[in-house]
Amino acid sequence: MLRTMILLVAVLAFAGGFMPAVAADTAATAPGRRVHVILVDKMAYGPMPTGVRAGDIIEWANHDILEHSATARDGRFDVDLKPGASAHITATAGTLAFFCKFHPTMTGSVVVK
Ligand SMILES: [Cu+2]
Repeated sequence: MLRTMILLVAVLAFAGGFMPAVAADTAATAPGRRVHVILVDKMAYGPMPTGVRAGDIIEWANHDILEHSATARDGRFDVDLKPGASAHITATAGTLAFFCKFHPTMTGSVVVK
């Protein structure tokens, strides 16, 4: 029971710490705009989201113990991701090719319509 409560508190603390970052961005809560989360873990970006439209939010959530980045090949964005941190951009149309500037073998690409 105590264990369950500790877990519940931990989950709530995580959600509480996480949600204001998204809620603070009014674009994320605007109707029709979706948030696409790319998990970053074990030196890799998770599955790339599909169906992304210009104006949607693309968020990287770093669950790794190392610092990473999501750095656009064409220079349109460069977000640093400390361990446990999240960061987001507003998607613009085109193919968003990105890599980690700390570990250049980490790459990803999202098509935005
Ligand atoms: Cu990295």
